[in-house]
Amino acid sequence: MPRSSKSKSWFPKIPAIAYEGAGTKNPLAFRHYNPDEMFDGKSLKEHMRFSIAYWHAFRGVGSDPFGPGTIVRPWESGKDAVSVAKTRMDAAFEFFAKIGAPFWCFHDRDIAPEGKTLAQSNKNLDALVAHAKDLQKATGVKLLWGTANLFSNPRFMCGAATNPDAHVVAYAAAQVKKAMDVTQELGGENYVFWGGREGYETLLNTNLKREQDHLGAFLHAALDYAKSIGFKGQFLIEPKPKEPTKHQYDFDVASGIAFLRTYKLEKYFKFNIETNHATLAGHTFQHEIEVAAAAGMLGSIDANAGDLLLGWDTDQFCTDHRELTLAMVSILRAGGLGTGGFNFDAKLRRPSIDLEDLFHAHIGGMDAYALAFKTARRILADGLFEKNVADRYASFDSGYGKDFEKGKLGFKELEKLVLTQLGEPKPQSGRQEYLENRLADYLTGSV
Ligand code: XUL
Ligand code: CO
Repeated sequence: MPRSSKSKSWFPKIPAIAYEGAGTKNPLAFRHYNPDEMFDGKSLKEHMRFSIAYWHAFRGVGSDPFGPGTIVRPWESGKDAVSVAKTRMDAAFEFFAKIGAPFWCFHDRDIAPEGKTLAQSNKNLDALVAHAKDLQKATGVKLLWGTANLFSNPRFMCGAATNPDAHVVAYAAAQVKKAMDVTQELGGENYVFWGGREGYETLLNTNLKREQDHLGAFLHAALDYAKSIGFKGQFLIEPKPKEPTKHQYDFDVASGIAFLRTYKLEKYFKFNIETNHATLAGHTFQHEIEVAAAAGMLGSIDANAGDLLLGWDTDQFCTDHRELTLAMVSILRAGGLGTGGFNFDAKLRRPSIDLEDLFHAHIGGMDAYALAFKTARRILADGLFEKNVADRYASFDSGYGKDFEKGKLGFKELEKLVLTQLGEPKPQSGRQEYLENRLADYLTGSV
């Protein structure tokens, strides 16, 4: 156990969360997530690679634009900001161990207080990274990814890598350099770039082309630095269409791919797809996963959910079996997430102020993903949908359809075919309602 938790538990009334199966009445138990259950020679724990987001779980206080925080934690006291941060981290690792999450994720400023100067901030960070290293060792919890907070401090109000002031860009570079150092120090398996305030509010004061060029140059410099320190983790872009800026440059996966290809970065990046970012972009979660998978760029998942009626990033825990099953079908079909995982970038609702709420939230999220994983495996094993899709495109498997796919037939040849042989195509049903009913069979467990 972590050093300080030998003497003190921050969650004395809450036991380590165990799998008790679907029939249990115990709210502090897993119904579907049995970490030791084996699938294809790998435990469910290894398949899911669940991760806790430090910023929500341990820095979130329930504040919103209309009022301050509501959530008060017992560990938030101490003689100075660094010692409070250490105690908070003890509580965090006790939570990771009790919920059974094998990974965590953080922004530099989540774990250590920002100082008056960059040198002071780096010093604070070093102190907390040393502490995290001890706690990782004691609990076996690993770092899924690290990142830099380039959006909270007022210096970043007009962006970081895309700031109109070169001084701010330099500061952002220095901060990312350090964040990459500490991610490597803690064995981070990925490094994430979410666009923060990389975007704009009005073109009256913005040179869009120049800002995008700067973002390209910044990411190249990050790659060069990673190479120079021997960082082997995967680089991930996390798209989001809006919020905080009106127009974020990494709008969605498709625009992210176009950006990466434009700046010759596509070989070095994959995507960290967040459910609520997908829906804010007007896409389904599954759509974003499929677009990334089609490009061989599916990296990791920020697991959460938005609200159908609200147009902002509500970052709720997702318990929607249908949405997650469809997402898991696409993820499993793509061969999984590799070094990625499912990171709960999700926060408690403002009135959810009890310590137990933090457990209920993550138990629900983990169970929902585990159930979706199992349902998706049944769907893929049966192959009903796969077969339907294959049949739908069967005309491209041979003959002129195959020749067209191979680029062997041009417009003239295709015209000749229609005029001389094919005539009018015979309409074929898309069978959507039939397929939705079959999906319902899987979701309700009736097949
Ligand atoms: C913001 C968001 C971030 C990233 C990491 O919407 O999702 O927390 O995941 O910077
Ligand atoms: Co996120």
